[in-house]
Amino acid sequence: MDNAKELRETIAAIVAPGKGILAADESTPTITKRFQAVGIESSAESRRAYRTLLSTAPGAEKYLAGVILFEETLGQADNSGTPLPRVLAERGIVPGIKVDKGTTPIAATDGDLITQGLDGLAERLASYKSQGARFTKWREVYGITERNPTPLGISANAEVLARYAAICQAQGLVPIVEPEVLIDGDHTLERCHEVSEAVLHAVFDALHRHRVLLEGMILKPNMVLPGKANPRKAAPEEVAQATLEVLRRTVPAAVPTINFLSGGQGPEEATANLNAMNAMDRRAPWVLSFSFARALQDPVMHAWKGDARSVAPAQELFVHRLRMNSLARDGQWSAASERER
Ligand code: 5MM
Repeated sequence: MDNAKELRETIAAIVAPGKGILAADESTPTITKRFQAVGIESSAESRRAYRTLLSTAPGAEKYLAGVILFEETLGQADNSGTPLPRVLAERGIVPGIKVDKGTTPIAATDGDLITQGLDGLAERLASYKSQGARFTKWREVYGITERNPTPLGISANAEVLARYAAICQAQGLVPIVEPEVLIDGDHTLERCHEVSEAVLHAVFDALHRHRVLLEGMILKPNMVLPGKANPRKAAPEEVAQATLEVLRRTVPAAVPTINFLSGGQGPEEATANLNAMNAMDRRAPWVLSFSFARALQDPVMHAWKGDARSVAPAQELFVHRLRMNSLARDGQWSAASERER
């Protein structure tokens, strides 16, 4: 592939020891919902101030390999007027960009969704790259019910993810491929295992057919968990065992890194589950790291609340969460680590 060298250079930065990815790519409706939950008004300025807080947190560069931005943020600047992608790049943090345009129902599937945004994608990518983005992200979502996801939903979503990944690689941008099996519902861990395995199997079949360079991509999957409304909770070792089993069955060893989404887990829960995977399988063929949004940002947003006087304590909480997940990435985290400040 023509762009293999460029893709491998970006991957080398992303897999740096002890580091992971921050997902700060909430679309405007999503960040507005998150802000409203803690009483912050959502405006272009409050979103800029918040994403500046994240991008400039002192010490974050030790644990952050990359940040996924939303299109609006790619064009915003910090308080001194420096574009945020440049602020990140100057700190050795690779800027990335969410390029999907959200979901819509698939007809005749009784509830499955598919993600839009392939039309004109190559042209948008050229513009994002000129603004500093070096990697991209696209999410497909799969809700679990007795009937969903359907075989049609699984194959259609896989096809779209593979087309997206191939278009990005042709532009020299590393694609994050994010198939998210949702935590919503009362399903069992076993059902999530079954669905996640079918989804990842279809995704990697499609990536192969579309000639996506596996060494030049990042996988961002869900962890295998029981549904949020299921009263039976799973211990980190159970989550780790089930997730690793699914990944070993479906993800080729050529994929350099798997950066999990947090998907509605609490901050410590996501850290504990990531840690259990790395503690359990020190010889996994891929890096097992993080690309969390809520599990990194929830405490930060609560501490900041839109108040300029709270920027420093909010940044400290952010760096603490990053450090905890950096330990988990190496299987070195414990509940006691949370108290070491
Ligand atoms: C699953 O969502 C992604 C990871 O976030 P969590 O760790 O909180 O699960 C996240 O990157 C998501 O794709 C973005 O927030 C964009 O979401 P929307 O809904 O705005 O497309």
